[in-house]
Amino acid sequence: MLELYQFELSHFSEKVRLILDYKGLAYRKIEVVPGMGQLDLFRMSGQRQVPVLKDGGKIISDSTAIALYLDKTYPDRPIIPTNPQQKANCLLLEQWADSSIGIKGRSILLESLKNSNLRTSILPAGTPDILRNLVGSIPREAIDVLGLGLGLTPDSIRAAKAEMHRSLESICLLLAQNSCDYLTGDTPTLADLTVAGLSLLIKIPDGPYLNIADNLKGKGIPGFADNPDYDLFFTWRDKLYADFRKPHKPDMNNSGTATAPTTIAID
Ligand SMILES: N[C@@H](CCC(=O)N[C@@H](CS)C(=O)NCC(=O)O)C(=O)O
Repeated sequence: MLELYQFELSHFSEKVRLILDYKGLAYRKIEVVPGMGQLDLFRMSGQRQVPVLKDGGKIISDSTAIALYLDKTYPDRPIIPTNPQQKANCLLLEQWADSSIGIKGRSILLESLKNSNLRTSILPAGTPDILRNLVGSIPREAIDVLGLGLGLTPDSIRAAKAEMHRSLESICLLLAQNSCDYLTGDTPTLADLTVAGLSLLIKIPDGPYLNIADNLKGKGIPGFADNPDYDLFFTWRDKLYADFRKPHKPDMNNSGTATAPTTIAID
């Protein structure tokens, strides 16, 4: 079976999970523990980021490379259009969404992480308690310093937010004037699955899709998740999820009972 090395709350992992579900491919999720687990991932794939796909003896890292590999190897329910104009639009939109919604979304999220409950709750299941407690106790000021260390100044976060507003507005305009249901045509393509999957952290889908605490579902970044200007986008995305995303199947422990996600309180 296909194996996906991932973080449950990683938006690039979500892009791949949505593609796998759309194509109807069964897969097993392997949650990578931040830090130590990434060393194993490095040994396996030569780099430390998720998602990484293992298909038998093949190891593929990077969500775009995984998408192209899956479409070539498992051609049923294609996600790359054959019509040249639709194909060009699809590939351009995917590339844009990766660097805009994907990368800028991460900068904006970092600012939201000043909320310590949110910070610990988005850590993957299996994160050692000592690391979880450490992350929870980081003062807000330290997040600012961490952000600066990552090159995120208040100006760059402001610019990332402005870009995210323009991106969501543009997607809403595209959806509003489209005569078809999806961004490049009548069926979902890599463009749709990327835009929808990468918006995970802007607003977490309110459904049974992820192994996370229930009180995180439907939550997101204030100013985006609760902005009525983007209702069209989130309604479109939620329909795509309802139509194609498969519910999370709980892992079983040794006695055959499902393991539950930890519950947390959000301020
Ligand atoms: N270009 C990569 C980006 C992947 C990425 O940014 N992954 C993040 C999680 S969403 C990650 O692994 N971060 C941990 C790190 O960089 O150490 C892709 O498309 O897969």
